[in-house]
Amino acid sequence: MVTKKVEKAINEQIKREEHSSRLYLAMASWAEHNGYPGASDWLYAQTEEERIHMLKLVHYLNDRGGVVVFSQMDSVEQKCKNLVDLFLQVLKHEEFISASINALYDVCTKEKDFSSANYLQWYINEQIEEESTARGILDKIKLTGEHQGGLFLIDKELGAMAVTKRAALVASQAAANTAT
Ligand code: OFO
Repeated sequence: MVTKKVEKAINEQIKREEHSSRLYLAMASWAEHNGYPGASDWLYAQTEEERIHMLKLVHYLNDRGGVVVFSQMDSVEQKCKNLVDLFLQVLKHEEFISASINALYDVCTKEKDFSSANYLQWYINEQIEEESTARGILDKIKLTGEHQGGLFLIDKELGAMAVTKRAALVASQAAANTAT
């Protein structure tokens, strides 16, 4: 059983993960529209990954006897100037998610819900990877200095990264589709 405070905090995180999925969907669409098929593919894969993050929490809360509440989603409008700006937004968003996971962990420990805190360790580790990947992509894009040939190569690399990401998602999707 989880306390009401933990239940509320996990539901807030479920909403953030669902929002993340929509946010990356909007970014993927922007990249597709603006001629970056590789970046777009990576972002579409990221959309799926965020949905898995949400699903894992949904199953976890149900398993612990909590009640999952799906709140109304804010509308998502994608505005960005270029590829640097796009991945800067990805990094900023991941930093925001890391902070929110840390805050959720804090609620769990204050409520002495060590099982939930332990479960959240997966998300804490995941955020290290999420931030590092976004930072790495951003650094590479910045290095090109908006040089068209460089951007073309980076876009190609992002396409290859999307293939790897999708392969990894198959396993986590199977795990997320079943209760913990
Ligand atoms: Fe991008 O890690 Fe979930 O939100």
